[in-house]
Amino acid sequence: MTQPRLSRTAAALPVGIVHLGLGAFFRAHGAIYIHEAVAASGGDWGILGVSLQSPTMRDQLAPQGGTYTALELGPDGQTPRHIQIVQDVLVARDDPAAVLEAMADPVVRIVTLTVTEKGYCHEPSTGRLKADHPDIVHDLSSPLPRSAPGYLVRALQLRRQRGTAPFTVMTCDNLPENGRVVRGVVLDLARQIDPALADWIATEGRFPSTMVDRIVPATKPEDLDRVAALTGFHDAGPVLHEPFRQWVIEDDFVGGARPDLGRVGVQLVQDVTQFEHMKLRMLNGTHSSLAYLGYLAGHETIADCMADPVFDRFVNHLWGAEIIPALTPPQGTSLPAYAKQLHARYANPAIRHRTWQIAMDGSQKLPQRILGTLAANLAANRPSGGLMLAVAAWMIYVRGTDLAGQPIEVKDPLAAPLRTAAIAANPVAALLALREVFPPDLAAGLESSVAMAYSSLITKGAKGAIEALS
Ligand code: CS2
Repeated sequence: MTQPRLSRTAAALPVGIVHLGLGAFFRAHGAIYIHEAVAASGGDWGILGVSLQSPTMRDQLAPQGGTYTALELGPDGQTPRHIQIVQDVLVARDDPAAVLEAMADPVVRIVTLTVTEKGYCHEPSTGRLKADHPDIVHDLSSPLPRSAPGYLVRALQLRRQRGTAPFTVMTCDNLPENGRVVRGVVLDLARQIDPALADWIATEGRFPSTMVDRIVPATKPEDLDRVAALTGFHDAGPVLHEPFRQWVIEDDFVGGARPDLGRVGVQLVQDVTQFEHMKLRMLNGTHSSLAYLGYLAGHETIADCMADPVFDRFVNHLWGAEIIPALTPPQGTSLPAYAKQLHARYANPAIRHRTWQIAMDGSQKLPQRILGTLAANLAANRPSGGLMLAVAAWMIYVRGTDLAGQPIEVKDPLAAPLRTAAIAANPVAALLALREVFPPDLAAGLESSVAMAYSSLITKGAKGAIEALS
């Protein structure tokens, strides 16, 4: 049976937000909160989605008038919902001027972003703009940009020229102090284009940091059939997500203009730092650890890892002995209770979140997820054998062959230099020498322990090395 194509039933809503990097995560998280805030309190907060490169999202959503299905997958059942907050999708590569015009429109008061860690064109170890990044080099001399920082700066430049207030820039990527990172790259780039523009952005612009959380595995082709069977509609771009969600935002918007997010459970705070550290180190840090070690142990998903008692013990050990001792809890939060909740989320068998998906872009993820904890533990003389093993597993992973010699498809913006270092005579030293990832002091402190972890993995395998920890 062929179902009719999903289409828009709600009236169009005027656009108030442009989102750069429209993908599954934002559609399953921020967009749903905004949809609910508008339903509860009103406001012209329709979303115009932008894909920087690929036309896929536009091709999936435009024929559906921006509507898509969000399928919630709980341990005991699934609930589909149609979300109609996205009004249209533009592809920046096809028409950069149209994207800039949309961002410069005074009706737009917020630009949100999910462009992944690498999309900020910054150096993960320092947070500064990479001036030699090819897209940044291009964006310095061309008014039609390629990079996310380029779009932000050029659109803000147009607004300034036209006497329009800046939009609030709200990043929803998993970076520590993500608002400060995006502010830093925007100001670095703007200063090289026009120092007066940089000054205007620094005074008038707002860049709230945010902590975003919801597990959203990539949608697979067979999920389309499942959604069609459940809803009776063919949807070319559904998203799948777990029931849990959390969004903590610094309440710092240009002119105070934002949807009524507090009404729908978003936590609006003054400083998000401790929430970010908690989430990046406890969730993303263990996610990445399970991704590399789990992949090497032959586990396809996080739920498969959790069904293996060795990995179950391991992740509890990481939280209790290595990560929590290095954290300051956000006020009113119990870190052991947070860990318990994460454990249940990871074990949700309905979420097939692939270790390979999480292993992607490790060079951009390791610093904020794992290396910060390692640095704190080294300074406090606390042992961190489990996280050392995770770093060593990443070092094996990025050479592109697993422990049995089978090829691995490594996706990482630094894949080529990582591979060269990973197959050097002393791979641990060669990888620790990569300054994009490891600051020099930390590299020196890690060398002997990571080398031991690396040889343990080679001789005992991933599970054997984990078991040998205790
Ligand atoms: C994951 C995250 O793919 C990854 O790297 O660790 O996408 C994770 O699922 C989200 O941050 C959860 O909020």
